[in-house]
Amino acid sequence: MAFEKVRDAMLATDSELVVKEINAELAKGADPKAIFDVLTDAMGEIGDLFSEMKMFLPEVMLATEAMNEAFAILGAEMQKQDQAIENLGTVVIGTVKGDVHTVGKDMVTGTLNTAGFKVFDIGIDSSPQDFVEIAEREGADIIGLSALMTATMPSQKDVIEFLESKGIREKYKVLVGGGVVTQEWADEIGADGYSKDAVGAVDVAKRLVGR
Ligand code: B12
Repeated sequence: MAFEKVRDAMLATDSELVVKEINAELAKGADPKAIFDVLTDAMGEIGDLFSEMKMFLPEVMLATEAMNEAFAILGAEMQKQDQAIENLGTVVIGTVKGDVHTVGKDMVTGTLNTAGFKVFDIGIDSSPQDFVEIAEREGADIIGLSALMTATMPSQKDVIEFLESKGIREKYKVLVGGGVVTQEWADEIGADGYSKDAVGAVDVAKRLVGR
């Protein structure tokens, strides 16, 4: 398996080792995006282990930290390789009302940033008012909504309805995602885009701004 040592270090939630193994792979000329994919899968595995109670919260938190450190290195490397980084547009992203899951949203923030979007991360448990206030203030092109639970998926719909009630729905492209979210749900609530992961989110966001 490619980058097995990176994966193992991530599953061991050892951020120092993760950083060391990533640097070793990059020194050999590895593609940072491919390493990122392996880390994303490892994070998914960690999520499953947590759900099965084979891993506990402190370890999940360590894994989150390791992921952030890894992303700082990989993001810088990806930026170095993508020569002319231009501003592709502005994104306001957050985890919706009632939901405190950060990891996936942080990863999407990272990939969009690296690709050349200006990203405003408004954090977790964000209300429709929070999203719209910042989007209006920053002149956003895209509003990104992360929801990890069945119970908080309707909060994505609330943001769209809030935009409609203010008569500004057409000003923004709404991009949705998060563990439980599907393309069908995105269609049902009238979102403009959906991606199942952080790397795919870049392609969808580019399409939404006509790039
Ligand atoms: C870590 C975790 C927590 C941590 C969160 C810590 C943190 N800082 O984020 C803590 C312990 C706090 C937590 C709490 C809870 N959790 Co929790 N949690 C998880 C867990 C294990 C991992 C989530 C994660 O980080 N995944 C890894 C990332 C990389 O994946 P991701 O978030 O899906 O993101 C990817 C894509 O979805 C996408 N994406 C994400 N956001 C966006 C946004 C856009 C715009 C786009 C385009 C794409 C995109 O890109 C990402 C990268 O590829 C999942 C189980 C799992 N297997 O996922 C449960 C899970 C999400 N939690 C769950 C539940 C129920 C809860 C609690 C209610 C638990 C409880 N009983 O107390 C609380 C709720 C708190 C709240 N109000 O939000 C359930 C939800 C079930 C459901 N279907 O509704 C899950 C699925 C566990 C389970 N199987 O039961 N949780």
